[in-house]
Amino acid sequence: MKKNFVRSKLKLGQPSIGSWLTLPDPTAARLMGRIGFDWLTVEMEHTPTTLETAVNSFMAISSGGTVPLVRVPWNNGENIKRVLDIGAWGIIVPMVNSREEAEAAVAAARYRKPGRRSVGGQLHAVSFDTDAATYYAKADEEILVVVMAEHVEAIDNAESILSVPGIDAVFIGPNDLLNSMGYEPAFDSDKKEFIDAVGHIKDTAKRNGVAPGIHVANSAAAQHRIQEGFQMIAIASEVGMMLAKAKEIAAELDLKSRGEVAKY
Ligand code: 3PY
Ligand code: MG
Repeated sequence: MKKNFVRSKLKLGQPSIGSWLTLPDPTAARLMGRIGFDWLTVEMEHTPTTLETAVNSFMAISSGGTVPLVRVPWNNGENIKRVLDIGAWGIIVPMVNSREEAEAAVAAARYRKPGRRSVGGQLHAVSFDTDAATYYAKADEEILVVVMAEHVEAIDNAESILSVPGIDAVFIGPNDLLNSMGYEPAFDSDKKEFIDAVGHIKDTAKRNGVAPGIHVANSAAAQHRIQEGFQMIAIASEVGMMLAKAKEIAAELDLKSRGEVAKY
Protein backbone atom coordinates (compact mmCIF):
# COMPACT_ATOMS: atom_id res chain seq x y z
CA MET A 1 0.00 0.00 0.00
CA LYS A 2 1.31 3.44 -0.93
CA LYS A 3 2.37 5.73 1.91
CA ASN A 4 0.71 9.10 2.34
CA PHE A 5 3.90 11.14 2.37
CA VAL A 6 2.04 14.35 3.22
CA ARG A 7 0.81 12.81 6.47
CA SER A 8 4.34 11.54 7.19
CA LYS A 9 5.83 15.00 6.58
CA LEU A 10 3.31 16.66 8.88
CA LYS A 11 3.93 14.07 11.62
CA LEU A 12 7.67 14.84 11.34
CA GLY A 13 6.93 18.56 11.83
CA GLN A 14 7.86 19.44 8.24
CA PRO A 15 6.03 21.91 5.99
CA SER A 16 3.96 20.70 3.05
CA ILE A 17 2.71 22.95 0.25
CA GLY A 18 -0.40 22.41 -1.84
CA SER A 19 -3.13 24.22 -3.69
CA TRP A 20 -6.83 24.08 -4.40
CA LEU A 21 -8.65 22.75 -7.47
CA THR A 22 -11.88 24.63 -8.03
CA LEU A 23 -12.56 23.75 -11.66
CA PRO A 24 -14.74 20.64 -12.04
CA ASP A 25 -12.16 19.29 -14.47
CA PRO A 26 -9.86 16.24 -14.20
CA THR A 27 -7.74 17.60 -17.06
CA ALA A 28 -6.84 20.67 -15.01
CA ALA A 29 -6.19 18.32 -12.07
CA ARG A 30 -3.86 16.21 -14.22
CA LEU A 31 -1.85 19.23 -15.32
CA MET A 32 -1.65 20.67 -11.79
CA GLY A 33 -0.66 17.23 -10.46
CA ARG A 34 2.68 17.47 -12.28
CA ILE A 35 3.72 20.91 -11.01
CA GLY A 36 5.40 19.74 -7.80
CA PHE A 37 2.86 20.53 -5.09
CA ASP A 38 2.83 17.90 -2.33
CA TRP A 39 -0.96 17.77 -2.38
CA LEU A 40 -3.96 19.20 -4.19
CA THR A 41 -7.42 19.63 -2.73
CA VAL A 42 -10.42 18.90 -4.91
CA GLU A 43 -12.89 21.56 -3.82
CA MET A 44 -16.41 20.21 -3.30
CA GLU A 45 -17.66 22.83 -0.85
CA HIS A 46 -18.08 25.80 -3.16
CA THR A 47 -17.99 24.29 -6.67
CA PRO A 48 -20.16 22.19 -9.02
CA THR A 49 -17.69 19.27 -8.68
CA THR A 50 -19.56 15.98 -8.35
CA LEU A 51 -18.33 12.65 -6.99
CA GLU A 52 -17.88 11.37 -10.55
CA THR A 53 -15.65 14.33 -11.40
CA ALA A 54 -13.81 13.99 -8.10
CA VAL A 55 -12.92 10.32 -8.64
CA ASN A 56 -11.29 11.19 -11.98
CA SER A 57 -9.51 14.18 -10.45
CA PHE A 58 -8.06 12.01 -7.66
CA MET A 59 -6.63 9.64 -10.32
CA ALA A 60 -5.30 12.56 -12.35
CA ILE A 61 -3.64 14.16 -9.32
CA SER A 62 -1.92 10.99 -8.16
CA SER A 63 -0.74 10.17 -11.71
CA GLY A 64 1.69 13.07 -11.18
CA GLY A 65 2.92 11.79 -7.79
CA THR A 66 0.80 14.29 -5.85
CA VAL A 67 -1.45 13.43 -2.90
CA PRO A 68 -5.18 13.83 -3.69
CA LEU A 69 -7.12 15.55 -0.91
CA VAL A 70 -10.70 16.78 -0.95
CA ARG A 71 -12.66 19.44 0.87
CA VAL A 72 -16.07 17.94 1.57
CA PRO A 73 -19.16 20.11 1.08
CA TRP A 74 -20.03 19.88 4.78
CA ASN A 75 -19.16 17.91 7.90
CA ASN A 76 -21.32 14.81 7.69
CA GLY A 77 -20.72 11.09 7.53
CA GLU A 78 -22.11 10.57 4.05
CA ASN A 79 -19.85 13.18 2.46
CA ILE A 80 -16.75 11.88 4.22
CA LYS A 81 -17.43 8.19 3.56
CA ARG A 82 -18.12 8.66 -0.13
CA VAL A 83 -15.03 10.73 -0.98
CA LEU A 84 -12.78 8.35 0.98
CA ASP A 85 -14.42 5.32 -0.65
CA ILE A 86 -13.67 6.71 -4.12
CA GLY A 87 -10.00 7.23 -3.35
CA ALA A 88 -9.23 10.50 -1.58
CA TRP A 89 -6.12 10.28 0.59
CA GLY A 90 -7.46 12.80 3.05
CA ILE A 91 -10.35 15.06 3.92
CA ILE A 92 -10.52 18.73 4.75
CA VAL A 93 -13.66 19.40 6.76
CA PRO A 94 -15.08 22.95 6.70
CA MET A 95 -16.41 24.91 9.69
CA VAL A 96 -15.53 22.62 12.58
CA ASN A 97 -16.56 24.80 15.50
CA SER A 98 -16.95 22.44 18.46
CA ARG A 99 -15.47 19.30 20.00
CA GLU A 100 -18.58 17.32 19.01
CA GLU A 101 -18.18 18.38 15.37
CA ALA A 102 -14.49 17.41 15.43
CA GLU A 103 -15.32 14.02 16.96
CA ALA A 104 -17.94 13.42 14.27
CA ALA A 105 -15.43 14.19 11.49
CA VAL A 106 -12.82 11.83 12.95
CA ALA A 107 -15.40 9.06 13.52
CA ALA A 108 -16.54 9.27 9.89
CA ALA A 109 -12.97 9.01 8.58
CA ARG A 110 -11.54 6.20 10.73
CA TYR A 111 -12.38 2.49 10.78
CA ARG A 112 -11.10 1.69 14.25
CA LYS A 113 -12.75 2.97 17.44
CA PRO A 114 -13.83 5.64 18.06
CA GLY A 115 -14.12 5.56 14.25
CA ARG A 116 -17.39 4.46 12.65
CA ARG A 117 -16.44 4.30 8.99
CA SER A 118 -18.31 1.58 7.14
CA VAL A 119 -16.33 -0.97 5.09
CA GLY A 120 -17.16 -1.36 1.40
CA GLY A 121 -16.11 -0.29 -2.07
CA GLN A 122 -13.14 -0.94 -4.35
CA LEU A 123 -11.70 2.38 -5.42
CA HIS A 124 -10.18 3.35 -2.05
CA ALA A 125 -7.81 0.38 -2.22
CA VAL A 126 -7.01 0.94 -5.91
CA SER A 127 -6.16 4.55 -5.15
CA PHE A 128 -3.50 3.31 -2.69
CA ASP A 129 -2.40 0.57 -5.12
CA THR A 130 -3.41 -2.25 -2.80
CA ASP A 131 -6.23 -4.72 -2.07
CA ALA A 132 -9.29 -4.02 0.08
CA ALA A 133 -8.15 -6.14 3.07
CA THR A 134 -4.82 -4.29 3.29
CA TYR A 135 -6.59 -0.96 2.89
CA TYR A 136 -9.01 -1.72 5.73
CA ALA A 137 -6.11 -2.72 7.98
CA LYS A 138 -3.92 0.30 7.21
CA ALA A 139 -6.17 3.17 6.07
CA ASP A 140 -6.35 4.74 9.53
CA GLU A 141 -2.56 5.29 9.39
CA GLU A 142 -2.64 6.88 5.93
CA ILE A 143 -5.83 8.96 5.66
CA LEU A 144 -5.21 12.59 6.54
CA VAL A 145 -7.94 14.17 8.68
CA VAL A 146 -7.91 17.95 8.60
CA VAL A 147 -10.44 20.13 10.42
CA MET A 148 -10.93 23.73 9.40
CA ALA A 149 -10.80 26.63 11.86
CA GLU A 150 -12.66 29.37 10.08
CA HIS A 151 -15.10 30.89 12.55
CA VAL A 152 -14.72 32.79 15.81
CA GLU A 153 -16.44 29.86 17.56
CA ALA A 154 -13.58 27.58 16.49
CA ILE A 155 -11.07 30.06 17.90
CA ASP A 156 -12.89 30.11 21.26
CA ASN A 157 -13.11 26.29 21.27
CA ALA A 158 -9.64 25.62 19.86
CA GLU A 159 -8.35 23.64 22.85
CA SER A 160 -11.36 21.33 23.05
CA ILE A 161 -11.42 20.81 19.26
CA LEU A 162 -7.70 20.18 18.77
CA SER A 163 -7.40 17.78 21.70
CA VAL A 164 -9.73 15.31 19.92
CA PRO A 165 -7.64 12.19 19.13
CA GLY A 166 -7.29 11.42 15.43
CA ILE A 167 -6.96 14.95 14.02
CA ASP A 168 -3.80 15.30 11.91
CA ALA A 169 -3.99 18.98 10.98
CA VAL A 170 -6.03 22.13 11.48
CA PHE A 171 -6.42 24.41 8.50
CA ILE A 172 -7.35 28.07 8.93
CA GLY A 173 -9.79 29.53 6.37
CA PRO A 174 -8.91 33.24 6.58
CA ASN A 175 -11.83 34.39 4.43
CA ASP A 176 -14.54 32.81 6.53
CA LEU A 177 -12.71 33.66 9.73
CA LEU A 178 -12.56 37.36 8.84
CA ASN A 179 -16.20 37.22 7.72
CA SER A 180 -17.23 35.76 11.09
CA MET A 181 -15.43 38.68 12.76
CA GLY A 182 -17.45 41.16 10.72
CA TYR A 183 -14.60 42.06 8.37
CA GLU A 184 -14.26 41.77 4.62
CA PRO A 185 -13.14 38.27 3.52
CA ALA A 186 -9.44 38.10 2.51
CA PHE A 187 -6.47 35.73 2.67
CA ASP A 188 -4.71 37.95 5.21
CA SER A 189 -5.35 40.93 7.44
CA ASP A 190 -3.54 43.21 9.85
CA LYS A 191 -6.57 43.36 12.19
CA LYS A 192 -5.37 42.48 15.69
CA GLU A 193 -8.31 40.13 16.32
CA PHE A 194 -7.36 38.13 13.22
CA ILE A 195 -3.63 38.03 14.00
CA ASP A 196 -4.36 36.89 17.57
CA ALA A 197 -6.79 34.20 16.34
CA VAL A 198 -4.27 32.82 13.83
CA GLY A 199 -1.54 32.73 16.50
CA HIS A 200 -3.89 31.06 18.97
CA ILE A 201 -4.77 28.27 16.52
CA LYS A 202 -1.11 27.70 15.66
CA ASP A 203 -0.01 27.52 19.32
CA THR A 204 -2.95 25.33 20.37
CA ALA A 205 -2.31 22.99 17.46
CA LYS A 206 1.40 22.61 18.28
CA ARG A 207 0.61 21.95 21.95
CA ASN A 208 -1.78 19.15 20.93
CA GLY A 209 0.51 17.52 18.34
CA VAL A 210 -1.66 18.73 15.45
CA ALA A 211 -0.07 20.31 12.34
CA PRO A 212 -1.21 23.92 11.83
CA GLY A 213 -2.16 25.02 8.32
CA ILE A 214 -3.54 28.03 6.52
CA HIS A 215 -4.64 29.18 3.08
CA VAL A 216 -2.52 31.98 1.60
CA ALA A 217 -2.59 34.10 -1.56
CA ASN A 218 0.93 33.66 -2.94
CA SER A 219 4.39 32.15 -2.48
CA ALA A 220 5.76 35.08 -0.40
CA ALA A 221 2.91 34.63 2.08
CA ALA A 222 3.55 30.87 2.10
CA GLN A 223 7.21 31.40 3.04
CA HIS A 224 6.20 33.83 5.76
CA ARG A 225 3.67 31.37 7.26
CA ILE A 226 6.23 28.54 7.16
CA GLN A 227 8.70 30.74 9.08
CA GLU A 228 5.97 31.31 11.67
CA GLY A 229 5.65 27.55 12.11
CA PHE A 230 2.70 26.70 9.86
CA GLN A 231 3.08 23.35 8.14
CA MET A 232 0.13 22.74 5.84
CA ILE A 233 0.07 25.64 3.41
CA ALA A 234 -2.33 26.01 0.49
CA ILE A 235 -1.44 28.63 -2.09
CA ALA A 236 -4.51 30.08 -3.82
CA SER A 237 -6.13 27.82 -6.46
CA GLU A 238 -5.65 26.82 -10.07
CA VAL A 239 -8.29 29.36 -11.11
CA GLY A 240 -6.68 32.07 -8.99
CA MET A 241 -3.33 31.39 -10.67
CA MET A 242 -4.88 31.32 -14.14
CA LEU A 243 -6.74 34.59 -13.67
CA ALA A 244 -3.79 36.33 -12.01
CA LYS A 245 -1.59 35.55 -15.02
CA ALA A 246 -4.33 36.49 -17.49
CA LYS A 247 -4.87 39.82 -15.72
CA GLU A 248 -1.14 40.49 -15.74
CA ILE A 249 -1.02 39.92 -19.51
CA ALA A 250 -4.14 42.01 -20.06
CA ALA A 251 -2.58 44.87 -18.08
CA GLU A 252 0.75 44.62 -19.93
CA LEU A 253 -1.03 44.89 -23.27
CA ASP A 254 -3.58 47.37 -21.94
CA LEU A 255 -6.36 45.17 -23.34
CA LYS A 256 -9.16 47.03 -21.55
CA SER A 257 -8.36 50.26 -23.43
CA ARG A 258 -9.42 48.65 -26.72
CA GLY A 259 -13.01 49.45 -25.87
CA GLU A 260 -15.89 47.11 -26.54
CA VAL A 261 -14.99 43.72 -27.96
CA ALA A 262 -16.41 43.16 -31.45
CA LYS A 263 -19.70 41.30 -31.43
CA TYR A 264 -20.26 38.53 -33.93
C1 3PY B 1 -11.60 30.36 3.74
O1 3PY B 1 -10.69 31.21 3.64
O2 3PY B 1 -12.69 30.57 4.28
C2 3PY B 1 -11.38 29.05 3.18
O3 3PY B 1 -12.25 28.20 3.28
C3 3PY B 1 -10.07 28.79 2.50
O4 3PY B 1 -9.86 27.47 2.17
MG1 MG C 1 -14.06 28.83 4.11
